[in-house]
Amino acid sequence: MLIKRPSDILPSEITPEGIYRRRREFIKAAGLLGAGLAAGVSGTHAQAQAGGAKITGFGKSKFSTDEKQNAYKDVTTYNNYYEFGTDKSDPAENSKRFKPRPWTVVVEGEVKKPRTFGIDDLMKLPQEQRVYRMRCVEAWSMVIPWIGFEFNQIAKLVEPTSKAKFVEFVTALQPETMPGVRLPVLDWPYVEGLRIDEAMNPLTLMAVGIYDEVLPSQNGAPIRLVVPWKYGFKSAKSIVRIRFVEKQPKVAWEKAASQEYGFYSNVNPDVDHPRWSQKTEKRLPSFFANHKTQMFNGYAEQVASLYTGMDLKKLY
Ligand SMILES: Nc1nc2c(c(=O)[nH]1)N[C@H]1C(S)=C(S)[C@@H](COP(=O)(O)O)O[C@H]1N2
Ligand SMILES: [Mo]
Repeated sequence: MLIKRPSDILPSEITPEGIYRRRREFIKAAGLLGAGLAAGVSGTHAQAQAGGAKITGFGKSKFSTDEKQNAYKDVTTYNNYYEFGTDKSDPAENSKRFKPRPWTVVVEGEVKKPRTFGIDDLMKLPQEQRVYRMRCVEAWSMVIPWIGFEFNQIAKLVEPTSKAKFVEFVTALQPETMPGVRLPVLDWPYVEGLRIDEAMNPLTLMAVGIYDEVLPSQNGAPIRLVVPWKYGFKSAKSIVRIRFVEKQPKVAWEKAASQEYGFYSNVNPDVDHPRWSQKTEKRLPSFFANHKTQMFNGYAEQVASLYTGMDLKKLY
């Protein structure tokens, strides 16, 4: 996502009313952010939060790509996690006070057995390493070795009813440790959602680690969604609540700018973002577009059948 800084916002820009107002609020709140960040940050430069605890005994997955993996440093210092600020280096710098443990995830809604899981219970589910291509809507990509378990494991434990058509993921809102939420950049807390068949697809992962260690805060500790055939913003970080619901949830970026970001958000080189092309991407750390973007980010074989008969230009 590209959020403009106040100095980049021209009065001549034509924007829908809601976005315009949001930008006005952004400008007003900007002074506040400066002050808040100064108080909250202990380090002086971007540093991976080497939370560091190792995860052992995970299996390898047949779903992994053998493309070259990004370096740990890329994955942990170039992040989108707006609750900690909108610059790529902000999440690593500003998440040091965030407390990812103890943690619980409430699972509720259209299920026969609603349940609250402690993070340690979830860590006991069989974990697997999945090396996935990840494509951000901003046209950059990385290859990341996640550790996690399929979302459908959670569904099996809570038993969705026949009314469960969508799954909503609500993420953490901790104003004391998240300096970015003082700005109305998004309608906090960040909420994402999937159609139930997308959520149940074996590619949909609940990640608890990267490489061989627990997730650093900037990557969505202690547990985040990973949906590799969709733009990165569908992969909600630091999940606290999962709701099985009947109606399609209103999700964060759709609420912020629905003409730019839809509910489905499937990676699709044939549907340009209104402000830029999606045909190519820069595979970090390259500065240049050095990869052709693939339909469903290269995962068409596993997921194309979910969208048979849908007009993906309209349902972007
Ligand atoms: N809660 C929350 N989750 C989020 C975001 C965010 O701002 N807040 N950003 C999204 C975007 S745009 C991307 S590209 C990915 C980035 O994940 P990574 O930093 O672990 O690669 O997280 C997604 N999940
Ligand atoms: Mo993204």
